Amino acid sequence: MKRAQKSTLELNLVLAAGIWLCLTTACLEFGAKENFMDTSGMISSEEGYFKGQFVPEHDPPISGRNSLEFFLATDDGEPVVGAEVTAMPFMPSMGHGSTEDPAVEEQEDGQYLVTDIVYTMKGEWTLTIDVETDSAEDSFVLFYDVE
Ligand SMILES: [Cu+2]
Repeated sequence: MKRAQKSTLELNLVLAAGIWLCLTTACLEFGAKENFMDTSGMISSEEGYFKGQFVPEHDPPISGRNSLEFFLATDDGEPVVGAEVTAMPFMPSMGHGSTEDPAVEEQEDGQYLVTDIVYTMKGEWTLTIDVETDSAEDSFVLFYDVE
């Protein structure tokens, strides 16, 4: 009798832990989707040809000059070497871009650095990253609330 009660208790604990873990994971995933500025994880390009992980120099970016590092991979996670990459900041609410064109250079396999990203004012900006390789052409559109 005692043993049966103990194993019931253990089962309940395991269930409770499992439910708690599920809830926590769901909450984290939900939170990440809610926060459209969170690009810290790998995200898919618009058409799904690439994956990227973007690390802005300032998070959130600041009004003025910024840089951004990112890792570019294929859909199945292999580094994309030698891609032709361009970046374009745009402020949708006011319909204008930046005063400068950002520069992009590849640092090591699949690792790219974007410099001279100039957000000319505070507010919501998009940064469109166009990627072109021999086999695919696709874009990432990043949303930032520039401070
Ligand atoms: Cu503006």
